[in-house]
Amino acid sequence: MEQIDVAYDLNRALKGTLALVLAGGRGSRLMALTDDEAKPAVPFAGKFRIIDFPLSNCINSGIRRIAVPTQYKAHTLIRHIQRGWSFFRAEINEFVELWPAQQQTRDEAWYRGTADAVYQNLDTIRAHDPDYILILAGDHVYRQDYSRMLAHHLETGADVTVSCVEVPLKQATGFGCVDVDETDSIVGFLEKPANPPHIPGDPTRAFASMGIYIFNRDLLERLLESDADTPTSSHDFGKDIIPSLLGRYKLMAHRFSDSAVRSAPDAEPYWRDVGTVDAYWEANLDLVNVTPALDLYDHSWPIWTYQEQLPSAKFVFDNEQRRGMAVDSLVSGGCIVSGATVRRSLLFSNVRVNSFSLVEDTVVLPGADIGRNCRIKRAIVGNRCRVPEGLVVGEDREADARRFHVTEDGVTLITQRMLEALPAG
Ligand code: ADQ
Ligand code: ADP
Repeated sequence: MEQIDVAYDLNRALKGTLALVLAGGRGSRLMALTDDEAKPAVPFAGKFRIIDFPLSNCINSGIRRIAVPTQYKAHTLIRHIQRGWSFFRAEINEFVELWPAQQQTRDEAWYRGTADAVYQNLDTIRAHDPDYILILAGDHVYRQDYSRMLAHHLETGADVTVSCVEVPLKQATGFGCVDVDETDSIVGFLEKPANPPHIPGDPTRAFASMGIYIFNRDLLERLLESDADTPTSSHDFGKDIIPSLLGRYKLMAHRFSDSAVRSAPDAEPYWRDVGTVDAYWEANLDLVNVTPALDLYDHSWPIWTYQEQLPSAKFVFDNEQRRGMAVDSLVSGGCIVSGATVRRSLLFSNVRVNSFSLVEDTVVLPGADIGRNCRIKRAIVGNRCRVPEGLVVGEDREADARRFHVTEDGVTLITQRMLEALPAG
Protein backbone atom coordinates (compact mmCIF):
# COMPACT_ATOMS: atom_id res chain seq x y z
CA MET A 1 0.00 0.00 0.00
CA GLU A 2 2.80 2.34 0.93
CA GLN A 3 4.41 1.83 -2.47
CA ILE A 4 1.13 2.59 -4.20
CA ASP A 5 0.88 5.82 -2.19
CA VAL A 6 4.39 6.84 -3.21
CA ALA A 7 3.64 6.14 -6.89
CA TYR A 8 0.38 8.09 -6.57
CA ASP A 9 2.16 11.06 -4.97
CA LEU A 10 4.82 11.09 -7.67
CA ASN A 11 2.23 10.90 -10.40
CA ARG A 12 0.39 13.88 -8.86
CA ALA A 13 3.64 15.79 -8.49
CA LEU A 14 4.55 15.19 -12.15
CA LYS A 15 1.16 16.52 -13.21
CA GLY A 16 1.72 19.49 -10.93
CA THR A 17 5.12 20.29 -12.44
CA LEU A 18 5.79 23.03 -14.93
CA ALA A 19 9.09 22.67 -16.80
CA LEU A 20 10.84 25.81 -18.05
CA VAL A 21 13.42 25.11 -20.71
CA LEU A 22 15.61 28.22 -20.74
CA ALA A 23 16.63 28.81 -24.32
CA GLY A 24 17.61 32.46 -24.53
CA GLY A 25 21.38 32.33 -24.29
CA ARG A 26 23.66 32.70 -27.27
CA GLY A 27 26.33 30.16 -26.32
CA SER A 28 29.11 32.48 -27.49
CA ARG A 29 31.88 29.87 -27.09
CA LEU A 30 30.41 28.11 -30.10
CA MET A 31 31.79 31.03 -32.12
CA ALA A 32 30.31 31.36 -35.60
CA LEU A 33 27.97 28.39 -35.06
CA THR A 34 25.75 30.70 -33.04
CA ASP A 35 26.11 33.83 -35.20
CA ASP A 36 22.63 33.33 -36.57
CA GLU A 37 20.86 31.11 -34.06
CA ALA A 38 20.72 30.43 -30.34
CA LYS A 39 22.66 27.44 -28.99
CA PRO A 40 19.53 25.39 -28.20
CA ALA A 41 18.65 25.58 -31.93
CA VAL A 42 22.05 24.38 -33.14
CA PRO A 43 21.71 21.08 -35.05
CA PHE A 44 23.05 17.96 -33.37
CA ALA A 45 23.48 14.29 -34.30
CA GLY A 46 22.32 14.54 -37.92
CA LYS A 47 18.67 15.42 -37.59
CA PHE A 48 18.06 16.87 -34.15
CA ARG A 49 18.51 20.28 -32.57
CA ILE A 50 20.03 20.49 -29.09
CA ILE A 51 16.75 21.56 -27.45
CA ASP A 52 15.10 18.29 -28.56
CA PHE A 53 16.99 16.53 -25.77
CA PRO A 54 15.56 18.38 -22.72
CA LEU A 55 12.12 18.54 -24.39
CA SER A 56 12.14 14.79 -25.09
CA ASN A 57 13.36 14.11 -21.56
CA CYS A 58 10.31 16.00 -20.25
CA ILE A 59 7.87 13.93 -22.30
CA ASN A 60 9.60 10.65 -21.50
CA SER A 61 9.60 11.58 -17.79
CA GLY A 62 5.86 12.27 -17.78
CA ILE A 63 6.08 16.08 -17.68
CA ARG A 64 3.74 17.57 -20.25
CA ARG A 65 3.52 21.20 -19.26
CA ILE A 66 6.50 22.95 -20.74
CA ALA A 67 7.42 26.57 -21.44
CA VAL A 68 10.42 27.77 -23.43
CA PRO A 69 11.65 31.34 -22.68
CA THR A 70 13.56 32.57 -25.73
CA GLN A 71 15.63 35.65 -26.44
CA TYR A 72 18.82 35.64 -28.55
CA LYS A 73 18.23 35.07 -32.31
CA ALA A 74 15.23 32.89 -31.67
CA HIS A 75 13.82 32.59 -35.19
CA THR A 76 15.00 29.04 -36.03
CA LEU A 77 14.29 27.90 -32.49
CA ILE A 78 10.74 29.20 -32.52
CA ARG A 79 10.10 27.75 -35.98
CA HIS A 80 11.48 24.37 -34.89
CA ILE A 81 9.24 24.25 -31.83
CA GLN A 82 6.18 25.41 -33.74
CA ARG A 83 6.69 22.82 -36.45
CA GLY A 84 7.82 19.91 -34.33
CA TRP A 85 6.46 20.33 -30.84
CA SER A 86 2.89 21.50 -31.28
CA PHE A 87 1.15 18.14 -30.92
CA PHE A 88 -0.03 18.76 -27.35
CA ARG A 89 -3.64 19.39 -26.37
CA ALA A 90 -4.13 22.35 -24.08
CA GLU A 91 -7.62 20.97 -23.33
CA ILE A 92 -6.08 18.14 -21.31
CA ASN A 93 -3.57 20.46 -19.72
CA GLU A 94 -0.60 19.56 -21.90
CA PHE A 95 1.40 22.19 -23.78
CA VAL A 96 4.70 23.53 -25.03
CA GLU A 97 4.51 27.32 -24.86
CA LEU A 98 7.01 29.79 -26.26
CA TRP A 99 7.77 32.74 -24.02
CA PRO A 100 9.75 35.26 -26.08
CA ALA A 101 11.43 38.09 -24.14
CA GLN A 102 9.58 41.41 -24.22
CA GLN A 103 6.17 39.77 -24.55
CA GLN A 104 5.17 39.54 -20.93
CA THR A 105 7.18 42.32 -19.39
CA ARG A 106 6.13 45.24 -17.29
CA ASP A 107 9.21 47.32 -18.00
CA GLU A 108 9.87 46.15 -21.56
CA ALA A 109 13.36 45.00 -20.71
CA TRP A 110 15.06 41.99 -22.23
CA TYR A 111 15.58 39.08 -19.86
CA ARG A 112 18.51 40.28 -17.82
CA GLY A 113 19.55 36.82 -16.66
CA THR A 114 18.13 33.32 -16.23
CA ALA A 115 16.24 34.23 -13.03
CA ASP A 116 14.80 37.31 -14.70
CA ALA A 117 13.59 35.17 -17.62
CA VAL A 118 11.43 33.31 -15.08
CA TYR A 119 10.52 36.39 -13.02
CA GLN A 120 9.14 38.24 -16.03
CA ASN A 121 6.77 35.33 -16.66
CA LEU A 122 5.50 34.97 -13.08
CA ASP A 123 1.97 35.99 -14.03
CA THR A 124 1.79 33.24 -16.62
CA ILE A 125 3.29 30.77 -14.16
CA ARG A 126 0.65 31.71 -11.57
CA ALA A 127 -2.05 31.20 -14.17
CA HIS A 128 -0.81 27.64 -14.76
CA ASP A 129 -0.78 27.12 -10.98
CA PRO A 130 1.99 24.50 -10.69
CA ASP A 131 3.24 22.99 -7.41
CA TYR A 132 6.78 22.46 -8.64
CA ILE A 133 8.91 24.27 -11.18
CA LEU A 134 11.61 22.38 -13.00
CA ILE A 135 14.19 24.73 -14.50
CA LEU A 136 16.15 23.25 -17.39
CA ALA A 137 18.83 24.54 -19.73
CA GLY A 138 17.96 24.23 -23.40
CA ASP A 139 21.53 23.63 -24.41
CA HIS A 140 22.73 20.29 -23.06
CA VAL A 141 22.72 16.87 -24.66
CA TYR A 142 21.76 14.08 -22.26
CA ARG A 143 19.02 11.66 -21.32
CA GLN A 144 17.63 12.07 -17.81
CA ASP A 145 14.50 10.82 -16.10
CA TYR A 146 13.32 13.94 -14.29
CA SER A 147 10.66 11.88 -12.49
CA ARG A 148 13.44 10.24 -10.47
CA MET A 149 14.85 13.65 -9.59
CA LEU A 150 11.38 14.80 -8.55
CA ALA A 151 10.93 11.64 -6.45
CA HIS A 152 14.23 12.47 -4.72
CA HIS A 153 13.04 16.05 -4.13
CA LEU A 154 9.83 14.72 -2.50
CA GLU A 155 11.62 12.08 -0.41
CA THR A 156 14.09 14.54 1.10
CA GLY A 157 11.50 17.27 1.62
CA ALA A 158 13.89 19.75 -0.01
CA ASP A 159 12.94 23.33 -0.83
CA VAL A 160 15.23 23.25 -3.85
CA THR A 161 17.02 20.35 -5.54
CA VAL A 162 19.97 20.89 -7.89
CA SER A 163 20.99 18.19 -10.35
CA CYS A 164 24.76 17.65 -10.23
CA VAL A 165 27.32 15.69 -12.19
CA GLU A 166 30.99 14.86 -11.73
CA VAL A 167 33.19 16.61 -14.31
CA PRO A 168 36.97 16.73 -14.89
CA LEU A 169 38.45 19.40 -12.60
CA LYS A 170 39.87 21.46 -15.47
CA GLN A 171 36.41 21.87 -17.00
CA ALA A 172 34.84 22.89 -13.71
CA THR A 173 35.74 26.58 -14.09
CA GLY A 174 32.78 26.82 -16.50
CA PHE A 175 30.25 25.47 -14.02
CA GLY A 176 28.69 26.10 -10.65
CA CYS A 177 30.72 23.94 -8.22
CA VAL A 178 28.83 22.26 -5.43
CA ASP A 179 30.00 21.10 -2.02
CA VAL A 180 27.81 18.56 -0.18
CA ASP A 181 27.70 16.89 3.23
CA GLU A 182 27.25 13.13 3.78
CA THR A 183 23.49 13.38 3.08
CA ASP A 184 24.06 15.28 -0.21
CA SER A 185 22.71 18.43 1.36
CA ILE A 186 24.43 21.39 -0.38
CA VAL A 187 26.74 23.25 2.00
CA GLY A 188 28.75 25.30 -0.51
CA PHE A 189 28.25 26.70 -4.01
CA LEU A 190 30.73 28.64 -6.13
CA GLU A 191 29.62 29.88 -9.56
CA LYS A 192 32.39 29.36 -12.13
CA PRO A 193 35.33 29.58 -9.68
CA ALA A 194 38.83 30.24 -11.05
CA ASN A 195 40.17 27.48 -8.79
CA PRO A 196 37.42 24.88 -8.55
CA PRO A 197 37.34 22.69 -5.44
CA HIS A 198 37.67 18.95 -6.11
CA ILE A 199 35.44 16.24 -4.69
CA PRO A 200 36.79 14.66 -1.49
CA GLY A 201 39.16 11.80 -2.31
CA ASP A 202 39.48 12.61 -6.03
CA PRO A 203 41.71 15.58 -6.96
CA THR A 204 40.88 15.17 -10.69
CA ARG A 205 37.14 15.72 -10.52
CA ALA A 206 34.63 18.33 -9.35
CA PHE A 207 30.93 18.16 -8.54
CA ALA A 208 29.15 20.55 -10.91
CA SER A 209 25.65 21.95 -11.10
CA MET A 210 23.93 21.03 -14.38
CA GLY A 211 21.83 24.21 -14.22
CA ILE A 212 18.80 21.96 -13.55
CA TYR A 213 16.73 22.91 -10.51
CA ILE A 214 13.44 21.85 -8.90
CA PHE A 215 11.83 24.62 -6.84
CA ASN A 216 8.74 24.47 -4.70
CA ARG A 217 6.56 27.04 -6.41
CA ASP A 218 5.80 29.37 -3.48
CA LEU A 219 9.44 29.67 -2.56
CA LEU A 220 10.46 30.39 -6.15
CA GLU A 221 7.92 33.19 -6.38
CA ARG A 222 9.21 34.79 -3.19
CA LEU A 223 12.86 34.42 -4.19
CA LEU A 224 12.33 35.94 -7.63
CA GLU A 225 10.35 38.86 -6.28
CA SER A 226 13.03 39.71 -3.78
CA ASP A 227 15.79 39.20 -6.37
CA ALA A 228 14.03 41.57 -8.77
CA ASP A 229 14.19 44.27 -6.08
CA THR A 230 17.90 43.74 -5.45
CA PRO A 231 19.81 46.28 -7.56
CA THR A 232 23.16 44.52 -7.10
CA SER A 233 21.84 41.21 -8.45
CA SER A 234 22.63 39.98 -11.94
CA HIS A 235 19.34 38.04 -11.78
CA ASP A 236 20.95 34.70 -12.54
CA PHE A 237 20.19 31.35 -10.91
CA GLY A 238 23.83 30.26 -10.69
CA LYS A 239 25.30 33.61 -9.68
CA ASP A 240 22.61 34.97 -7.38
CA ILE A 241 19.67 32.75 -6.46
CA ILE A 242 21.33 29.43 -5.58
CA PRO A 243 24.19 30.93 -3.49
CA SER A 244 21.65 33.08 -1.58
CA LEU A 245 19.84 29.95 -0.38
CA LEU A 246 22.79 28.44 1.49
CA GLY A 247 22.08 28.02 5.18
CA ARG A 248 18.56 29.45 4.78
CA TYR A 249 16.68 26.69 2.98
CA LYS A 250 16.90 22.96 2.50
CA LEU A 251 19.03 22.73 -0.62
CA MET A 252 19.73 19.20 -1.88
CA ALA A 253 22.05 17.87 -4.57
CA HIS A 254 20.61 15.19 -6.82
CA ARG A 255 23.19 12.93 -8.43
CA PHE A 256 22.79 12.66 -12.18
CA SER A 257 23.93 9.03 -11.95
CA ASP A 258 20.66 8.30 -10.06
CA SER A 259 18.42 9.48 -12.90
CA ALA A 260 20.55 9.23 -16.07
CA VAL A 261 19.01 7.04 -18.75
CA ARG A 262 21.70 4.57 -19.77
CA SER A 263 22.00 2.48 -22.91
CA ALA A 264 23.16 -0.48 -20.75
CA PRO A 265 23.07 -0.95 -16.97
CA ASP A 266 26.85 -0.55 -16.68
CA ALA A 267 27.14 2.34 -19.19
CA GLU A 268 28.59 5.67 -18.05
CA PRO A 269 25.92 8.37 -17.62
CA TYR A 270 26.06 10.73 -20.64
CA TRP A 271 25.77 14.51 -20.24
CA ARG A 272 27.45 17.03 -22.52
CA ASP A 273 27.45 20.79 -22.44
CA VAL A 274 28.46 21.00 -26.11
CA GLY A 275 29.44 24.59 -25.40
CA THR A 276 32.67 24.86 -27.38
CA VAL A 277 33.48 24.10 -30.99
CA ASP A 278 35.79 21.25 -29.88
CA ALA A 279 33.16 19.72 -27.58
CA TYR A 280 30.55 20.04 -30.34
CA TRP A 281 32.77 18.35 -32.92
CA GLU A 282 33.73 15.57 -30.54
CA ALA A 283 30.18 14.83 -29.33
CA ASN A 284 28.89 14.64 -32.91
CA LEU A 285 31.73 12.49 -34.19
CA ASP A 286 31.46 10.16 -31.19
CA LEU A 287 28.23 8.99 -32.82
CA VAL A 288 30.12 7.36 -35.71
CA ASN A 289 31.96 5.06 -33.28
CA VAL A 290 30.92 1.42 -33.17
CA THR A 291 29.51 1.90 -29.66
CA PRO A 292 28.81 5.61 -29.16
CA ALA A 293 28.52 7.01 -25.65
CA LEU A 294 25.06 8.34 -26.58
CA ASP A 295 22.56 5.73 -27.74
CA LEU A 296 20.10 7.28 -30.19
CA TYR A 297 18.67 3.90 -31.18
CA ASP A 298 16.99 3.25 -27.81
CA HIS A 299 13.24 3.00 -28.45
CA SER A 300 12.45 3.16 -24.75
CA TRP A 301 13.60 6.81 -24.55
CA PRO A 302 12.85 8.33 -27.95
CA ILE A 303 14.26 11.72 -28.90
CA TRP A 304 11.60 13.61 -30.81
CA THR A 305 12.36 16.29 -33.37
CA TYR A 306 10.80 18.19 -36.25
CA GLN A 307 11.25 15.90 -39.19
CA GLU A 308 11.38 17.39 -42.64
CA GLN A 309 10.13 14.93 -45.25
CA LEU A 310 13.24 14.17 -47.29
CA PRO A 311 14.25 11.54 -49.82
CA SER A 312 16.64 8.82 -48.64
CA ALA A 313 20.38 9.36 -48.71
CA LYS A 314 21.87 8.47 -52.08
CA PHE A 315 25.33 7.24 -53.06
CA VAL A 316 26.19 7.35 -56.73
CA PHE A 317 28.81 6.14 -59.13
CA ASP A 318 28.91 8.99 -61.55
CA ASN A 319 29.09 8.45 -65.31
CA GLU A 320 32.82 7.86 -65.17
CA GLN A 321 32.32 5.17 -62.47
CA ARG A 322 33.80 7.14 -59.62
CA ARG A 323 32.56 5.60 -56.42
CA GLY A 324 30.35 7.62 -54.12
CA MET A 325 30.59 6.16 -50.64
CA ALA A 326 30.47 6.83 -46.92
CA VAL A 327 32.06 4.50 -44.35
CA ASP A 328 32.01 4.71 -40.55
CA SER A 329 29.67 7.64 -41.01
CA LEU A 330 26.15 8.90 -40.33
CA VAL A 331 24.36 10.20 -43.42
CA SER A 332 20.99 11.92 -43.02
CA GLY A 333 18.00 12.24 -45.33
CA GLY A 334 18.28 14.30 -48.48
CA CYS A 335 22.06 13.76 -48.85
CA ILE A 336 23.76 12.84 -52.12
CA VAL A 337 27.32 11.57 -52.07
CA SER A 338 28.28 11.43 -55.69
CA GLY A 339 31.68 10.18 -56.81
CA ALA A 340 33.18 11.23 -53.46
CA THR A 341 34.49 9.46 -50.36
CA VAL A 342 33.20 10.20 -46.87
CA ARG A 343 34.94 8.65 -43.86
CA ARG A 344 34.29 8.91 -40.11
CA SER A 345 31.98 11.85 -40.69
CA LEU A 346 28.48 13.00 -39.91
CA LEU A 347 26.40 14.51 -42.70
CA PHE A 348 23.27 16.39 -41.58
CA SER A 349 20.21 16.66 -43.85
CA ASN A 350 20.44 17.81 -47.47
CA VAL A 351 24.22 17.72 -47.82
CA ARG A 352 25.91 17.22 -51.20
CA VAL A 353 29.43 15.91 -51.63
CA ASN A 354 30.60 16.00 -55.22
CA SER A 355 33.04 14.00 -57.32
CA PHE A 356 36.73 13.51 -56.45
CA SER A 357 36.23 14.98 -52.98
CA LEU A 358 37.28 13.46 -49.68
CA VAL A 359 35.54 14.29 -46.38
CA GLU A 360 37.14 12.85 -43.26
CA ASP A 361 36.54 13.27 -39.50
CA THR A 362 34.16 16.08 -40.33
CA VAL A 363 30.73 17.32 -39.28
CA VAL A 364 28.77 18.78 -42.22
CA LEU A 365 25.74 20.85 -41.19
CA PRO A 366 22.41 20.93 -43.08
CA GLY A 367 22.30 22.03 -46.68
CA ALA A 368 26.07 22.33 -47.21
CA ASP A 369 27.42 21.56 -50.67
CA ILE A 370 31.02 20.44 -51.01
CA GLY A 371 32.28 21.07 -54.54
CA ARG A 372 34.48 18.80 -56.62
CA ASN A 373 38.11 17.95 -55.78
CA CYS A 374 37.95 19.13 -52.16
CA ARG A 375 39.80 17.51 -49.27
CA ILE A 376 38.16 18.42 -45.95
CA LYS A 377 39.57 16.83 -42.79
CA ARG A 378 38.89 17.42 -39.09
CA ALA A 379 36.41 20.22 -39.71
CA ILE A 380 32.92 21.51 -39.14
CA VAL A 381 31.27 22.76 -42.33
CA GLY A 382 28.52 25.22 -41.36
CA ASN A 383 24.87 25.49 -42.41
CA ARG A 384 24.37 25.82 -46.19
CA CYS A 385 28.06 26.39 -46.95
CA ARG A 386 28.89 26.42 -50.64
CA VAL A 387 32.39 24.95 -50.47
CA PRO A 388 34.19 25.94 -53.69
CA GLU A 389 35.89 23.39 -55.93
CA GLY A 390 39.34 22.30 -54.84
CA LEU A 391 39.27 23.62 -51.25
CA VAL A 392 41.75 21.79 -48.99
CA VAL A 393 41.29 22.02 -45.22
CA GLY A 394 42.97 20.14 -42.37
CA GLU A 395 46.41 19.68 -43.92
CA ASP A 396 48.06 23.04 -43.16
CA ARG A 397 46.92 24.51 -39.89
CA GLU A 398 48.44 27.95 -40.43
CA ALA A 399 46.87 28.34 -43.83
CA ASP A 400 43.53 27.22 -42.38
CA ALA A 401 43.80 29.69 -39.48
CA ARG A 402 44.25 32.59 -41.92
CA ARG A 403 40.96 31.81 -43.63
CA PHE A 404 38.83 30.01 -41.06
CA HIS A 405 38.51 29.50 -37.31
CA VAL A 406 40.88 26.80 -36.01
CA THR A 407 40.32 25.57 -32.44
CA GLU A 408 42.80 24.55 -29.77
CA ASP A 409 42.30 20.90 -30.69
CA GLY A 410 42.88 21.66 -34.37
CA VAL A 411 39.30 21.51 -35.60
CA THR A 412 38.57 23.95 -38.45
CA LEU A 413 35.22 25.69 -38.41
CA ILE A 414 34.09 26.87 -41.86
CA THR A 415 31.08 29.11 -42.39
CA GLN A 416 29.49 30.57 -45.50
CA ARG A 417 30.54 34.07 -44.39
CA MET A 418 34.18 32.95 -44.19
CA LEU A 419 33.91 31.31 -47.62
CA GLU A 420 32.49 34.50 -49.11
CA ALA A 421 35.46 36.42 -47.72
CA LEU A 422 37.98 34.16 -49.49
CA PRO A 423 39.99 35.91 -52.21
CA ALA A 424 38.67 35.04 -55.65
CA GLY A 425 40.35 32.05 -57.35
P1 ADQ B 1 25.89 28.75 -17.83
O1 ADQ B 1 26.35 27.54 -18.55
O2 ADQ B 1 26.71 29.99 -17.93
O3 ADQ B 1 25.69 28.39 -16.27
P2 ADQ B 1 23.64 30.31 -18.62
O4 ADQ B 1 24.31 31.22 -19.56
O5 ADQ B 1 23.16 30.84 -17.31
O6 ADQ B 1 24.47 28.97 -18.38
O7 ADQ B 1 22.46 29.61 -19.40
C1 ADQ B 1 21.64 28.61 -18.84
C2 ADQ B 1 20.47 28.39 -19.77
O8 ADQ B 1 19.66 29.52 -19.78
C3 ADQ B 1 20.88 28.17 -21.23
O9 ADQ B 1 20.04 27.18 -21.77
C4 ADQ B 1 20.65 29.49 -21.91
O10 ADQ B 1 20.27 29.31 -23.26
C5 ADQ B 1 19.52 30.06 -21.08
N1 ADQ B 1 19.60 31.52 -20.92
C6 ADQ B 1 20.70 32.29 -20.65
N2 ADQ B 1 20.36 33.57 -20.56
C7 ADQ B 1 19.02 33.63 -20.77
C8 ADQ B 1 18.07 34.69 -20.82
N3 ADQ B 1 18.44 35.94 -20.62
N4 ADQ B 1 16.78 34.37 -21.08
C9 ADQ B 1 16.39 33.10 -21.29
N5 ADQ B 1 17.23 32.07 -21.25
C10 ADQ B 1 18.53 32.32 -21.00
C11 ADQ B 1 24.60 27.65 -15.71
C12 ADQ B 1 24.68 27.71 -14.18
C13 ADQ B 1 25.90 26.93 -13.67
C14 ADQ B 1 25.82 25.51 -14.21
C15 ADQ B 1 25.75 25.54 -15.72
C16 ADQ B 1 25.59 24.16 -16.31
O11 ADQ B 1 24.73 29.07 -13.77
O12 ADQ B 1 25.93 26.94 -12.26
O13 ADQ B 1 26.97 24.78 -13.78
O14 ADQ B 1 24.61 26.30 -16.14
O15 ADQ B 1 25.74 24.25 -17.70
P1 ADP C 1 29.44 15.58 -59.48
O1 ADP C 1 29.98 16.89 -59.06
O2 ADP C 1 29.76 14.51 -58.49
O3 ADP C 1 29.82 15.19 -60.86
P2 ADP C 1 26.72 15.80 -60.48
O4 ADP C 1 25.83 16.95 -60.12
O5 ADP C 1 27.27 15.74 -61.86
O6 ADP C 1 27.87 15.70 -59.38
O7 ADP C 1 25.89 14.46 -60.21
C1 ADP C 1 26.44 13.18 -60.27
C2 ADP C 1 25.34 12.17 -60.07
O8 ADP C 1 24.68 12.41 -58.81
C3 ADP C 1 24.26 12.22 -61.12
O9 ADP C 1 24.56 11.40 -62.23
C4 ADP C 1 23.08 11.70 -60.35
O10 ADP C 1 23.04 10.28 -60.40
C5 ADP C 1 23.33 12.10 -58.93
N1 ADP C 1 22.52 13.25 -58.61
C6 ADP C 1 22.91 14.57 -58.56
N2 ADP C 1 21.91 15.35 -58.26
C7 ADP C 1 20.82 14.54 -58.09
C8 ADP C 1 19.46 14.75 -57.75
N3 ADP C 1 18.95 15.98 -57.53
N4 ADP C 1 18.63 13.68 -57.66
C9 ADP C 1 19.11 12.45 -57.86
N5 ADP C 1 20.38 12.17 -58.21
C10 ADP C 1 21.22 13.19 -58.32
